[in-house]
Amino acid sequence: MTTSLSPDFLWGGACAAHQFEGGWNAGGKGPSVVDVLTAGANGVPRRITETVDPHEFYPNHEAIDFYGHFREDIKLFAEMGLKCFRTSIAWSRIFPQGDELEPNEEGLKFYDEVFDELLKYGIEPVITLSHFEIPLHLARTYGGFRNRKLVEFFERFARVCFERYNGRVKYWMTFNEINNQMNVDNPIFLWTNSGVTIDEGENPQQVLYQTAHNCLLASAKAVAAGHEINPEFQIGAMVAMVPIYPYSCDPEDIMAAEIAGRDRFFFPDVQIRGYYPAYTFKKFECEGLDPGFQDGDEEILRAGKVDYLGFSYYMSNTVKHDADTDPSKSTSGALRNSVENPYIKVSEWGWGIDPQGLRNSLNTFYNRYQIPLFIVENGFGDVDTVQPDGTIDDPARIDYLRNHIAAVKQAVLEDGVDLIGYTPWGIIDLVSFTTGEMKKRYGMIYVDRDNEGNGTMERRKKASFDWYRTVIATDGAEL
Ligand code: P53
Repeated sequence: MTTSLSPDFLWGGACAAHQFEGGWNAGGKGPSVVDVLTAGANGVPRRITETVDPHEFYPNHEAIDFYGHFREDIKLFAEMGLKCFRTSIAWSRIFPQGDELEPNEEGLKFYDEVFDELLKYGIEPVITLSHFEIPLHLARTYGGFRNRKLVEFFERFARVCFERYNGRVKYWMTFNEINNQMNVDNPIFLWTNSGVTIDEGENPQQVLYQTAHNCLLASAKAVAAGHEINPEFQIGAMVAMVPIYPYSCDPEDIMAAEIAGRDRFFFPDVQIRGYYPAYTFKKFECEGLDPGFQDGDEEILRAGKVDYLGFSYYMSNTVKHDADTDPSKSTSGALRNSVENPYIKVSEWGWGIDPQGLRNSLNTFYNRYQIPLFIVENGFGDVDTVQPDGTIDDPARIDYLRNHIAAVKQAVLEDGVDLIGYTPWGIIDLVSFTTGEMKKRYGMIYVDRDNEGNGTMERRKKASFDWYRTVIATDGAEL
């Protein structure tokens, strides 16, 4: 039996504009929803400030300054042998306020240069349109995606990108981890996904579904526009996949896992099938919710079905029907009835290490949807130490990736899953999303920068750099 993946398999690396670019106000860029996120820490949530407060430290403002280092960084990606590179376009570089009619040429030029540099080395860009980078003005003035006006603004932004980068970018995704916002217990998710905050006295589920409906319309309109501009475009949905296991074979636990899973599947169910699943309509009926359907919305959703499903995978969750957990204290997206899984170890940040869960997820998705899948994030956040001789050994990260790639190979070679590629998260160290730390590192390239913003920004290869280069060079045969 063959032990390698196809030579066309897209091995790559993933980042997101706000977590690595820096240059938060360079080249005419406007502030985004993450530019008002302070630094948190392990177990300490980040705060959202009203505006950019000069007395606060905002780790994303400078991040690792890819904005100023992109040629050097892409050269390193090429040396590693990456076949693709996933990043996002910071919406507020292109439309600084979000509601302008004309885009900011300087912002567009930055991505011209980045994409040309990638293509120079034969690295295929894989682009997310919105990875937590909604212009702050749209959040503060319009209330974010709870307002239907944002559908129009997002479609305009998407069209500008599709037209400008047509011929250079083929793989797109609309919204990053669009299903993360289901977690209304942690306000950071709805804020970063959709620029929405919940006011006192509001029913969070009502706000959530109204927002979700507008995001789904925006995604569908963007997909239809992209296919009209270039029918060859591959435009995907992107969801956070955290498979939910029942704690026991108690049928109550099995059903609790099934119900909790709906929050994960609702968005891709709509984006892939083109219509709402039955369980959501029943939920609206039982809880008196109104997502705000208007005439013509069904057609919009049907006309905007995605071509593939991109997803992130870091960990699994386990639920017990009668457990009572406080999810607002968690930075791992824990659910209300989450419990620890006695069979798996967790990282320092409490994220469960479960490679089998990735094979399991690939099968779940492929069984449910039968469309190509793309693992666009997977990785291990860990503390790295530079040795006195300048080397950085990261055996725990190599181990994590090795075991997860082995599970990926089983899903493809034994289970027959159609998988486009694999892009490990934070291929170069970047700012952690949930905590705002630099200390929680994912990279195979180290960046000299700490939690407080000190450091030279020097780049350095970790041991995982050479390891991953061999994995790619052997099409995954040598792990
Ligand atoms: P950090 C939770 C569960 C799965 C994926 O996270 C998640 C999250 C948090 O929303 O998000 C993705 O940096 C996200 C990236 C993020 C990455 O996880 O907190 O798409 O932006 O950096 C890792 O360790």
